[in-house]
Amino acid sequence: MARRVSLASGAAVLALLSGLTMALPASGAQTGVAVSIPSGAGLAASAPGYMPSSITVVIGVNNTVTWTNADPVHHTVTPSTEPAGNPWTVGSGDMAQNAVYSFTFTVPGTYTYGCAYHSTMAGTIVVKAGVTTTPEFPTASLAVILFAVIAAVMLAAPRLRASRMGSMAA
Ligand SMILES: [Cu+2]
Repeated sequence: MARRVSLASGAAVLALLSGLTMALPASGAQTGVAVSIPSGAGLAASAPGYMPSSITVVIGVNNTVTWTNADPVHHTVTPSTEPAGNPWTVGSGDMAQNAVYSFTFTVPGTYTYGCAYHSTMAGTIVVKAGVTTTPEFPTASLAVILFAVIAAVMLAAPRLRASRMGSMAA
């Protein structure tokens, strides 16, 4: 009887913990930032040509940037300066009207880019390391919590049962 009680409690704890892990934020659930290349973006008068021209993104939160060319004129999104290791090697290439280009930034630092066709077009992206969203909940600590909870339940269950029987007898 005591064994069955502790097994049932253990199963409940397991279900609870698996629910907890499922509730943790999935690394795939990211939102992004949209940058438009508006009509007339390549004209010197409309510099810098990217809207907004300066953005800040946070890894794991909104680190996918999507550029859309809303201009009938072709443009590019071409990286110029980047953090060490050049994590953003290839830009968009030629973008005709309505072309869409996305890149997910995973290395913190400051990036600048421009258009291969129009020297007045310039943009800046500051990529910050995520603070609140750790990509993975450490599995080791989860195992320790699970073990501790099961141990506590197994220790407590016979005592609880004994006290319940005691109160029934009284
Ligand atoms: Cu351009």
